[in-house]
Amino acid sequence: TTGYAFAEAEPRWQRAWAEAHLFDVPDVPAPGTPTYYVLEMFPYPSGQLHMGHVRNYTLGDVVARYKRARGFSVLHPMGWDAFGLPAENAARERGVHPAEWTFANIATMRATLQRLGFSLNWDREFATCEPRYYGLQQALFLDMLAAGLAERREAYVNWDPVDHTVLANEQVIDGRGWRSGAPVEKKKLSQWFLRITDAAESLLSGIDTLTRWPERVRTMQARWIGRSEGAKVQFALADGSDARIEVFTTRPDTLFGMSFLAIAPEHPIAARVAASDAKAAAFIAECAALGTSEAAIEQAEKRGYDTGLRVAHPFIEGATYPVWIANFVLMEYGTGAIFGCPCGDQRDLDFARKYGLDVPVVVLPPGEDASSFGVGDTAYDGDGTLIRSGFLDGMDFATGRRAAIERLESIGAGEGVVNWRLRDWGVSRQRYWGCPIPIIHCAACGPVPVPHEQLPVELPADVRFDLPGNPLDHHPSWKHVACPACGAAAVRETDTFDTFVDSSWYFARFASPHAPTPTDPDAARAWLPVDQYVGGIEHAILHLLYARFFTRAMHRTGHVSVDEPFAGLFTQGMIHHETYRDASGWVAPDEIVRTAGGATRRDSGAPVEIGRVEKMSKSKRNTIAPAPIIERFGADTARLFVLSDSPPERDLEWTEAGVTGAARFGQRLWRLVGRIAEEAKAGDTQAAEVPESYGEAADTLMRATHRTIAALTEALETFTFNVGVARLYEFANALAEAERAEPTPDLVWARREAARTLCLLIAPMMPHLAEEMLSRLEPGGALAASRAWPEADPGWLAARSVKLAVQVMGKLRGTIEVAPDASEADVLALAEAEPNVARLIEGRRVVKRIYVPNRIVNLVVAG
Ligand code: ANZ
Ligand code: ZN
Repeated sequence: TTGYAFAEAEPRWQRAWAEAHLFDVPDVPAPGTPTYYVLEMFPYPSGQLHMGHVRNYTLGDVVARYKRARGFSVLHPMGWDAFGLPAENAARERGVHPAEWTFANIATMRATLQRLGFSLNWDREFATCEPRYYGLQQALFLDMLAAGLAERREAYVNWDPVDHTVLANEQVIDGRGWRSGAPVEKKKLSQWFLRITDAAESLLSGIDTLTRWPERVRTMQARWIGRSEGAKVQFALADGSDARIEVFTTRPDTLFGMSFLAIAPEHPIAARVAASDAKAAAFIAECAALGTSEAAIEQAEKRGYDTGLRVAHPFIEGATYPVWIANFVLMEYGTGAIFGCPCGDQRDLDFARKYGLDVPVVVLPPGEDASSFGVGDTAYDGDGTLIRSGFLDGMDFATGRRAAIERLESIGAGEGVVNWRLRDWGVSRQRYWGCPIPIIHCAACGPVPVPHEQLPVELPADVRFDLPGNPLDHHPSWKHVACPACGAAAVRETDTFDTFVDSSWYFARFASPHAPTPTDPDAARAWLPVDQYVGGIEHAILHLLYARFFTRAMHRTGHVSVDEPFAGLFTQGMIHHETYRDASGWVAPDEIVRTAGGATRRDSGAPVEIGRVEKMSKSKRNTIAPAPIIERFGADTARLFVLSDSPPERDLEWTEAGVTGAARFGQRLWRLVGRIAEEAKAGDTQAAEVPESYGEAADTLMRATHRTIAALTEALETFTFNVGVARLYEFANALAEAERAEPTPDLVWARREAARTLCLLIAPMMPHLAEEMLSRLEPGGALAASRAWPEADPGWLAARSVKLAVQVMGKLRGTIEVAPDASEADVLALAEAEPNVARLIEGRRVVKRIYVPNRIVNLVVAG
């Protein structure tokens, strides 16, 4: 046999699905329609689909196809997160326009997605770089601005003085711009902010409602929002002026352990000192070179500069402490100033040890003795008993904190506050390939929103990438416009939005992608929230948080009617592969040949070292491109493999053996079902009727069929798709087993029933093969993709037993129930123990025992 010709069959079935419009749904479904919205994180069109995408979209497609079979109207759209820096880099490096680069990549990746046979609503496709999408995003922004959810203010950014651009924290490497290599400066710029901090409380409490999200993601979100309870404390400068420095602390209970006060390099007092102290100014400049990222600051060595100023303690009469400028104090957190308590905080301790500052010990860990306990190089940040702390002596952390706050409030030196780690979201980027911020700056009127009827503000196509800075800025005419308010000459905002804005509402747009407004509220009401979102854990924080914020903002401005965008979230694991290297560096999988003991280069035969199994990445050259795999093995094989070897949330190792195994399984199913189809054709009439009773082989197969339905239903409901695949392998074995028995009409019927069921059960995973097999079984029948999910009959799931007649000397004396595979000895023992039988044979010798399996036991007794 030639086997299953997937290359011909797969596109044929894709056409059949498209022609039947199986995956189309209306924006506003008829009332009462059960709806289900499945969404995978939409791809960035980087060039080629990678295996991570294949896994992501296959997981989502299994859910979508399964839910459709369960009777839901399923929204399963696809689009492109199409703005971003790589397109601009391509323009600079290769002279290709970002739009051209992006749309060419989209075409390539769309072709691969379509080749994989996903059940997508392609008529809803859009790219975020299309004016019809980003123009509506501009409208959303203006609504948010009117609602007080957006504002313009100054903020520190990482500034690359050579490229004349703002850098994201990730683009600052060791204090230098990632492209220019120039030392980065901290620079204050006017920026647009979305006021996500206004929603901090709601974003935090909303996490409790996200019961179908991974616990890990919920924790990460909560940490990122970072609610901390503490106090603001004012320290009076001991220079006779009435100036004060305010600090934020979560540990006001440790105020007696103070050793110094430290301020951020950008703190106004630091600037005041630097005005007359050149050394202070130099230190501040050094700190600025570190960049603004928390991680960079966290890792850097703790350094400081003693300003010579001193502050008074709020509780200790007459005591004063030095004021330092310290590189580990962030201007953007709390108040930009701290009181240093070395015994309770490791950074403070490192700092105190380095500069020879006092280390007063005020917290006694449980079980320690006050006279002997000391602090070496490790601070103690746990709970304990306060000592050497005046009125706080003897108290624990919570009591001490309450008492300290009460005292601070009564003497007017501070108050209890809640502080959030979450910062407002700065959305301004000095880039071309993004959504223009729809604002016009007028000398007389200030920033003026672009009137709605002038939206979209479209990107000009004719821009130059050979000059440093933002191409929008040096475009000769684009930015020069009349002020919409007063008509005077004005300039457009040339900043564009952070691309995270684009992905913060695309899921809502998919519900009504052709509406003239950002959403059609009825469509949004029908489809939102997304029932099942599937994507990578790398988006656990920012993307998901921004989308949650945007949904709240869109609710407030009347665009949607929910607060949470994603009711269910599934985060899939990564795909790994062996790595290979030789003297020249990393070697790609398709450049090697595996040998018995190792691997060699395909071209030269030279040995190659097999390295660790690691996450597929360009840098290690251990990626496998999906397109050639689909070409060689078919879409269904690729789909089955990414589903089969690991639980979806775990990492999956891509192996050649695994893929060929999946391919063999597909061929095996095709042959199995093919034989059944032939047999059914030959014996049409005898297999058409439901049998009145089933012989053993048929009974066994019927039970396997219904057990498999139950198991697959459970696996698909619980995202344990790999378990589902394992059950399908078992089911295939059961079908093969049934071929060995005598083909009685009941068995022929049961085999056909099993084969038909198999087609429906594998349809979410291997949809093309399912269609191909089902069409052989039932020529001219309905598409598998349009059929209902099979139901497991409880009757076939119950533990099986067989009734046996028990005769004594040929006369029926009782019946017993036994398992069909019970051993003869067990059956005979049960028969002799049957009460009526036992009474009759008592005291007599059983000379002969006749057992006809599934039928009868006859006992012959002597005397
Ligand atoms: C005194 C103290 C004593 C502190 C002690 C800790 C332990 P979270 O929980 O993250 O809110 N802090 C405050 N503002 C800061 C800033 N701008 N830059 C760097 N550090 C800052 O942490 C709050 C704690 O971090 C505050 O409590 C403060 O140090 C420090 F035994 O104050 B603590
Ligand atoms: Zn004006």
